[in-house]
Amino acid sequence: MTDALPNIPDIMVESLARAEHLCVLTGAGISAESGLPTFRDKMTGLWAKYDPVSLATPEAFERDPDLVTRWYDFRVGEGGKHRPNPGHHALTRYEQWQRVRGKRFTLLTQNVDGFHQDAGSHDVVELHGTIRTWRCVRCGAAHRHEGEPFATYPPGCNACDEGILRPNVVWFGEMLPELAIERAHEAIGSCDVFVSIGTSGLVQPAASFGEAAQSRGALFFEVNLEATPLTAHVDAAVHAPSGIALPKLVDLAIHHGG
Ligand code: BJW
Repeated sequence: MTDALPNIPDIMVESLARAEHLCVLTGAGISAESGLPTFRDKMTGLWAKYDPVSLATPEAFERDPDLVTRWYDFRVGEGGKHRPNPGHHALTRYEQWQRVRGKRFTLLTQNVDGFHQDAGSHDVVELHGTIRTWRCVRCGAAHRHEGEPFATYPPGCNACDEGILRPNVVWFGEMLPELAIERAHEAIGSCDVFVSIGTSGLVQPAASFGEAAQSRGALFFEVNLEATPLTAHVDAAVHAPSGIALPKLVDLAIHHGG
């Protein structure tokens, strides 16, 4: 990783400065500089022999609910030890600027860590749910879970006293929350600029959002540490850490937009 300031293409600066409705899609990469591993990173320590993609499935939870709930509870604990980084804060700043100008901003995230909200972003659309709430697989009761780890695994439901809890996230093969999908489709159909940030562009349906917006006339940009399958389709890209690129991009756009 380099700390040198990346070159930001003029078209990205000018587009963010003029956007009537900016829609961004974030992925695990935006939280990497906060200290949270991405999905494609190799896990370490106790979790080194597991593959995150294979733990994030209903089949894994059915086979071994103890293991899967321990892993998610470990991630709740890790989230509590880390903080949003300058990339999250830059998006909050841009959102506030848009609001003051009477323009729109939609933040779609695939992340379940809640860091955009911690950074002060409003109205975050959580496409893949959140690890900060868990739900009973039997009675559906929702439980806020942010502090101490559970006492037992899998955790039990104290609403019905019979079911076990799972994190309120979307696993492979599961449907995304209906309201999140509706809001994403509305934003994709109405934005004039779409920026994909820190996502590998491998997981559907989110991976198709940028091109869908582009096919409706929006400009499509990428901010990522490296090239992804989306890079071939974007109008411009910055390949640098988002914690460095986003503050610079937002500063330049706000300065340019006056
Ligand atoms: C940095 C950086 C730095 C690092 N700065 N960048 C169409 C075709 C084929 C398959 C499907 C399809 N439609 C649906 C499917 C099936 C499936 C799917 O997509 N499969 C693919 C593997 C092909 N999708 C689903 O099942 C979805 N459901 C659905 O569509 O329902 C209807 C349906 C079902 C079945 C069949 C058809 C339709 C649900 C997807 C749910 C994904 N859930 C997870 C787990 C969430 C809970 C948890 O966190 O544990 O979501 S999986 C995981 O991947 C997680 C992430 O949100 C998601 C995306 O990952 P992300 O964010 O892109 O992270 P990484 O790690 O992949 O990439 C990090 C990136 O950051 C890299 O590019 C780095 O370079 C970059 N980076 N440091 C900037 N500092």
